[in-house]
Amino acid sequence: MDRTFVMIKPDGVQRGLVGEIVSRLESKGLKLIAARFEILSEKRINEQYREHLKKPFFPSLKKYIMGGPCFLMVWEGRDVVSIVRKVIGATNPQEASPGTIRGDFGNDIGRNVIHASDSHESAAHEIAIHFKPAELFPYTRIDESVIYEY
Ligand code: IDP
Ligand code: MG
Repeated sequence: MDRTFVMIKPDGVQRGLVGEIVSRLESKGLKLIAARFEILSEKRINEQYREHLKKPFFPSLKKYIMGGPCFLMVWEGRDVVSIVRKVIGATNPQEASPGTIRGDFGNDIGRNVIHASDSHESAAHEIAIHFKPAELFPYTRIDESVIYEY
């Protein structure tokens, strides 16, 4: 089983999309093993978005993410990193396909509702930034034997 970090951004929380988003990922067959509300500190935002520190949009991205509580999660499943990236859709909601979270709920690249790790390396890094090992709760889904062929 692989793991990925997923975060509903403040616009998603304020628009009441937490339940819908968790439901879509659960229905896909993925397993939620950690979740917490939090207003992220500047330090943790800098760590999570370290590849964007020098980008022109970074100051407004930081203000957006610090603007309210985020809903932080860890999800588990086979190939969960690439599966969740497909479920959330393209970074710019105007280019995200209908049926994806950003395609269905987003309009503006600066208010795109959700974050998810883009590789195994970034997933490991981002989970470690936001969660202690003791805050992760792996378990067996009762429907695992019908979700996966092997
Ligand atoms: P991702 O969230 O799909 O991985 P990244 O390119 O890693 O996309 O960008 C991180 C976040 O920075 C985006 O989700 C979005 O909130 C914000 N962002 C990226 N590019 C722009 C931009 O051109 N203008 C404003 N915000 C942007
Ligand atoms: Mg990214």
